[in-house]
Order: sequence, then C-alpha cells, then structure tokens
Amino acid sequence: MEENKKVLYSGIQPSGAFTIGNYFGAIKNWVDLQSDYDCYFCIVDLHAITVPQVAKELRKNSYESLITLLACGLDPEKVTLYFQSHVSAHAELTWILNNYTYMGELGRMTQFKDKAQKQGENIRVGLYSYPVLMAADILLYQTDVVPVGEDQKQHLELTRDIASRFNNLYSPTFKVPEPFIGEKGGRIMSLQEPTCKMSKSDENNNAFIALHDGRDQIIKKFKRAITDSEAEVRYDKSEKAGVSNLMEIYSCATGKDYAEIEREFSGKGYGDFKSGVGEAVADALKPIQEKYKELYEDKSYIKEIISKSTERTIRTASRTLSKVKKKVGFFEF
Ligand code: AQP
Repeated sequence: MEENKKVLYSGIQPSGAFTIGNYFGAIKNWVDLQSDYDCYFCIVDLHAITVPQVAKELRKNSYESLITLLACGLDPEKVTLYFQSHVSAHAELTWILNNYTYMGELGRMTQFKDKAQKQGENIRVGLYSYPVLMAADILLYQTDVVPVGEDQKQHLELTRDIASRFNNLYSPTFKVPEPFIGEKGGRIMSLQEPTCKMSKSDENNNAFIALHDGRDQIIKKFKRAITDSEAEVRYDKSEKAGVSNLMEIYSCATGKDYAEIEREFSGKGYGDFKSGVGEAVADALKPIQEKYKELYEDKSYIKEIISKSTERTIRTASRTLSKVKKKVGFFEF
C-alpha cells in the first residue's frame, strides 16, 4: 500500500464458492502482483445482485469469499481488500456516471446481452447498468491498471470512454485506466461443457471444481469430465476442447508445459490422465484449504482486517467523489 506504486484494481463476485477458474484465471495472479502495485481487490456484492441471489447465501458467500482470498495468499498488509457495499461512493458515483453514459453503449455490451437472455422478460435495470458500476469501481481509485480477461475487455473500454468523456467535458478528474495483460491468462472451461467457461454459479455441480472441494470429490469430478473418444493426450483447443482444458488445468496446477504433459501421458489412457489432473489439483488446493479452516473461525481478526481496509477505501474513494460532485455542480457550503 505505497503511494508511489501504480494502482491496480480488480473485483470478484460473491455469487458462489470460488472455482479453480477464478483461482487460476484471477486470484493467483493477484497474489503474484500484490507486492508490485497498490492493489484494491473488491468483493463486488453490488454486482452480484444484478442476477437473482438468495440473501442468506449471498451473505455466507461474501464472508467465505473474503476468507478464501486471504487463504489464497492475499496479504491484508499489502492490499486493500473490501466489500463494495461497504463503500457507498460506488453507488453514488454510478448514479452520476449513468448520466455520462449512453443507452446505445450499454445495449451493445455482450455480457448484458448474454445475461439478459437468462432473465426472460423482466430484465433488471441493474444488469443493464452493470458496466457503469464497474466504471465507478475503477475510476474512484484513480486506477492505473485493471487485469481483464477477454469477457471484461469491452467493459474496460467503456470505462475509458466514460472517463475521457467526463474529463473532456470538465477538466481532468479521472485517470484513464489501461488493461493489464498478465503473462498467462488462463481461461478454464467447464468440465461438462468444455466450450463454455467454468462458472461458480453453474447449476451442474460436476462442471466446476470449487476451491473447497475435498480430494475425493475433486478426483470424482475429473473422472466425469467430458473428453473425447481418441484416448490421446494432445493439446488441440478446437478439436479436443475437453482434453485441452484438462491439460491447461494440469499445467496451472503443476507449472508443466503442454509438451511435457503430452510426453508424461503418452501411451496412457484418459483414466490415468484424469486421475493425474485430479491429484495435482487436490495437491495445489490443499494449503489453501488448510489456511481457510484456520482463518474461518478467527472472526475478530477478519473483522479487524475489514474495518481497517474499509476505512482506507472510503477515504480514497471520497476524494474522487468530492471532486466529481464539485465539477458536476452540486451545492456545498
Ligand atoms: N473459468 C474461468 N477461467 C479464468 N478466469 C475466470 N474468472 C472467472 N471464471 C474464470 C475470472 O475470475 C475473476 C472474477 O470473476 P467474477 O466472479 O467477478 O465474475 P465471472 O467472470 O462471471 O465469474 P464466474 O465464476 O463465471 O461467476 P458467475 O458464475 O457468478 O458469473 C475475473 O477476473 C474473471 O475473469
């Protein structure tokens, strides 16, 4: 948390238990970056309610999300870790920025189109305005860089447009953030539908590995993973999506490259391969699960982390929000 470091911002939805997709695709990279940047990592509960949630589960998932992030290795002495709903500046800035964003821009967002389909006739306004909330998240902290996967690139582009529009209309107010392209942007696919992203809110429990899944459960899920009839461990994303996905997961868990993995399982059947992947993932998750258990009961420690972090976050966010309010013309004494 040093002032002279560049600011990096990212968020994660407490919409279920985190999966190995969230871990290998995002959290692990956050842990690697936490010493190099002034990092803000937000549990984006305001974003989570843009699709239906059960209140009790959302509350539980939120607490567990925080502990999982700590168990994965985020150090509260280095990063600012907080809940989005604890910092009202996010909602306030969103409202203001809604007035500097066009309907056409939001209607073009691919994620909106995808998720709206699932909401049938009554599409929530919050789902539509989701990218504006994301812009507010990022812009409140004068963020330099945002790690983004393919699916969030469009939202970051819009954030940049909104920031520039506001800056040009008034005077420089927001830093215009850049995308952060990590060395390895793992995209982990569903174990049951390897052409779709692995998602924590998937209704099919066999489609994902949650970070808290036990060893037996992990191995069982990998055994059931969809592959193909070739019985050859070879990386080919278009022809062998299932096997390639398992190879990617194995590579993330062990650090081995695809050529090495192909050699290791050459001449062996998918049974051995799947067991190997299951064992490697269970091994990689073991220390996280142990740390998680340790932290779970330590409610006072967790509370202390949150209140310290939230205090700092509110201070930083209010600085930007006050500037914005002044420029827009809100009256103050
Ligand atoms: N399968 C994945 N592979 C790689 N990265 C992934 N991420 C999510 N799934 C994968 C990355 O995790 C970060 C936090 O994601 P999020 O929870 O904010 O939203 P999401 O991408 O919508 O994640 P889920 O698990 O699919 O959630 P639900 O089911 O609620 O929609 C992001 O950096 C994301 O790229």
